[in-house]
Amino acid sequence: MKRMTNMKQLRFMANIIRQDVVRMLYEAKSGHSAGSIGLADIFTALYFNVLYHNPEKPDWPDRDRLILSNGHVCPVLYSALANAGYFPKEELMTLRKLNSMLQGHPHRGTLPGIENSSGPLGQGLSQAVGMAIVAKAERKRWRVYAMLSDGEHNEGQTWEAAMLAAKYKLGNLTAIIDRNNIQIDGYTEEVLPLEPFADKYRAFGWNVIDVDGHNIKKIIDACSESKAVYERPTVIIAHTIPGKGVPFMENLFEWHGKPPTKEQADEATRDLEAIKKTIDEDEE
Ligand SMILES: Cc1ncc(C[n+]2csc(CCOP(=O)(O)OP(=O)(O)O)c2C)c(N)n1
Ligand SMILES: [Mg+2]
Repeated sequence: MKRMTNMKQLRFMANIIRQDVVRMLYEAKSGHSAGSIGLADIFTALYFNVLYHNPEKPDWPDRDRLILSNGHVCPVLYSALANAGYFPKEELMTLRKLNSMLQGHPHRGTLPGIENSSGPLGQGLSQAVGMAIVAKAERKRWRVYAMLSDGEHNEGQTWEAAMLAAKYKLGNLTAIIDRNNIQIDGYTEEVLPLEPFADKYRAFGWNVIDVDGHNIKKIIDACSESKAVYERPTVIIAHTIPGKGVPFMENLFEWHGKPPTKEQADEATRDLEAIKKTIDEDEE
């Protein structure tokens, strides 16, 4: 797919994705708002710039693989895939409906562009490590990107996979963590503290990059940097604001698993439209 390199165009896309997510969750009357909306900039960077992929050939063998581990944020993935051309955008409004391709958690095989099924947290890094081991053994050029959440680092399996990735020197693996500081029922540092998070990954043998998860240029740069590290896996700790762009949702763990009401969806759309208007005026 042709890369989008214009930052304003990329920011417009992230805004469209946020608006899609708001409407999808309102239509479904259920789903996870905060994480999905907070990840719009990262998914825009990935699907419109970073990944080598072809929406017309979802099974192209040489494509990069994006493993989504925190499956509950799939509305942002679905919107990114639809906007990239994997399937018609009308499908987005069938989220969580019976017989829809867009299940509440991603199901590999029912929707083009989905590399793994997820929902049970803590498994995605293991899946990504397995794929990266195969790619390395077979000397393939494609890379594996693993999207993880901070909350799922409460699962020991994530750390087992982190150890294995270092053992096999998986330079073809880039993990991106949504460091949004919330999980289902509280703030991560209150439920089960993760800090010093970066030091832990360093101690596990990883290359660590901290990045502002809302700065699309910096996310793209961090992904490029990770490609230049051959002997270690890279983790990008992306600092995000859950619900970013919708002020009444921002930074509140209560929005982890709640959809907006009609009034709230309308307000969120107005907020996002206001941001969209400022993109053109901004200096790059
Ligand atoms: C193994 C497992 N345990 C519990 C859950 C229930 N659960 C769903 S989302 C979630 C919170 C995880 O935190 P995070 O992914 O950081 O949430 P977010 O930042 O998206 O709000 C939990 C505990 C699950 N899906 N899988
Ligand atoms: Mg979180």
